[in-house]
Amino acid sequence: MKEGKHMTDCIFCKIVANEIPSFTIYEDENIKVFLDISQTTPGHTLVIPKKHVADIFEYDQALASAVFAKIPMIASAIKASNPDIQGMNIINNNGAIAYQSVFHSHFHLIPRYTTKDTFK
Ligand code: DGP
Repeated sequence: MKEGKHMTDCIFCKIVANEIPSFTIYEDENIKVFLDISQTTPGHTLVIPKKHVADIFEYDQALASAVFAKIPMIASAIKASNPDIQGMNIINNNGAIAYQSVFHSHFHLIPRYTTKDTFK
């Protein structure tokens, strides 16, 4: 299913609708930002559009602007939350072939620390 405001079979649409819980750190009319259930490093965060788009290939320019423009602010806020964060990986997987497992577009913000923060 690729159409519809609320995708009943999409876990991230259910998070947007607060039908299942999430540790949300920011949201506005266009995006929701919450901790990944699988913390690659502490603070591993997902940025998603509230509108269901499966992947990067489904964005229009307005949605791209609303989502992408916020990522530097969110990344900076996460970095500012802990002086041990020295950098960050920002990862966006598109398609099963590219290791996407949840087919509601999302950006991983993965803080990198001075100390050992092994990638899983
Ligand atoms: P990807 O492989 O790029 O599609 O990443 C999907 C991520 O979504 C993965 O790191 C785990 C996360 N995830 C899956 N289900 C849930 C959930 O119910 N809650 C939260 N917070 N994260 C989830």
